[in-house]
Amino acid sequence: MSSPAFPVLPPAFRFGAATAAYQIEGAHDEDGRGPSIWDTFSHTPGRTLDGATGDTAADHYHRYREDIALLRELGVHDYRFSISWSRLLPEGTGAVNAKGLDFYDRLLDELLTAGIAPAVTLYHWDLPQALEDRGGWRVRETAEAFAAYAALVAERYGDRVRRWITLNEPYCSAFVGHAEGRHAPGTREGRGALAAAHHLLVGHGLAVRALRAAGDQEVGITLNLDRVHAASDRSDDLAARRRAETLHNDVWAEPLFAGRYPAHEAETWAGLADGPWRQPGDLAVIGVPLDFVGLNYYRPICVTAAPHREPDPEQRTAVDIGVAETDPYGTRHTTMGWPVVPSAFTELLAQLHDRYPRLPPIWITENGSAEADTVTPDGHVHDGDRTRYLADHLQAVADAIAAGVDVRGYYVWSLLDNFEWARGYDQRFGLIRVDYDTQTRTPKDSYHWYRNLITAHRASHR
Ligand code: IFM
Repeated sequence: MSSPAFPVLPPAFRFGAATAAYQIEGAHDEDGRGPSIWDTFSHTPGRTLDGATGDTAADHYHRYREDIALLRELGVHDYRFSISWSRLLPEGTGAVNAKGLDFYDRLLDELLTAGIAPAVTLYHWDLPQALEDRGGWRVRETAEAFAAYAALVAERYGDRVRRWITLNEPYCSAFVGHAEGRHAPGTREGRGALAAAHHLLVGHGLAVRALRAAGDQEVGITLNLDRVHAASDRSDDLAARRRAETLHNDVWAEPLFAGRYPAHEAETWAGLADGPWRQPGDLAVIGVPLDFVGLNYYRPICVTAAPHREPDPEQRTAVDIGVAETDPYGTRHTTMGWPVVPSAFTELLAQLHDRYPRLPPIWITENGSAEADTVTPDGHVHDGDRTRYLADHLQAVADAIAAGVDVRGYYVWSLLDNFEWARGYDQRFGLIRVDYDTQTRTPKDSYHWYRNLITAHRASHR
């Protein structure tokens, strides 16, 4: 198969790759790290595919030098990774673990020596278990603890990190974690999920202040906003789309970029949304202007109206909004079962641009595909479908930029194959294959394509 052509992006556009602590680090109980909700969840029988855990993952804690050498060879401008909160603060607050701080010192120094700029996420779903035991994101104290953690990190690493991401995909933390129960902490709550969503946003706003107090930092948040289509123009399907947009998008984007709570929240949650967790002044904390917004995009969703599984609003989980997903796209699917629809990416970017005049510049902080990779007898991974996915989605970004959307950079998810949460090690998103028996790294064809793209981009704008 011939290689896809390189999309043309603006001269200052930056390319990167992304990972997250629990998905790659391993060393779960080493050098004083405390447990997180993902240690507890993955060690609970039946929660993850084949009982997979992040105990070892891609062993990045011990192999970070090798991984950064691969990043340098790839030629990226930026590397997005996350810090494990419980590696620094094993109890979530209080005593600091010096060996944990040292690890990220070593990682940052190695990156800077390689000429790669770090983009650091503070929270990629791994809440210290000690904080979960005290109420987790359902309580405001966790938002305050998050701000204290942000202050610690900014103080220690602020001399080497310019770009900070407070939260990764709070939608998943709040609703996949506390309503669907497919992610840690694995509960099925209604009010708890909505309280968690709110406290995540308050924690974000408090953390922005803490990070900025430490110096001249660029601070943003990463959201997985969705392009939502309606299955038909029928009024019930259009209302279903409004509820789905409320759940997936408006909960986050309205307070962050428009200073208000979602317009359709009452009809989405039958009055549950406006709970006692909201306090006067919270919207001002949440809506602090940001330097950028990170966007993670994989696929669109299409919805149709459906009966509530549980008619009593008090008993419903926060994701039971009377909506079912359909799949009218007629395209191929990745091994995650997600339809591949690059045009929806352009639509989403344009929609955000049109809807929010105060939207800061956008960074694509994740995009990529899980594929059924195989290793050929001579040791290669010919992942043409992934390369095509990346090329088509980068072209979708280029199309949005041409239409006037301010997108500054693009990070592939993911640098390495890794622990795909409840899906364990079955799903491979990496540009680099990881053999989990030997921890051998093998760059796939998509890695070489991405490296050539970056090389061509740098050369044409020298
Ligand atoms: O692996 C995840 C990542 O942690 C968050 N965004 C989506 C990815 C693929 O599911």
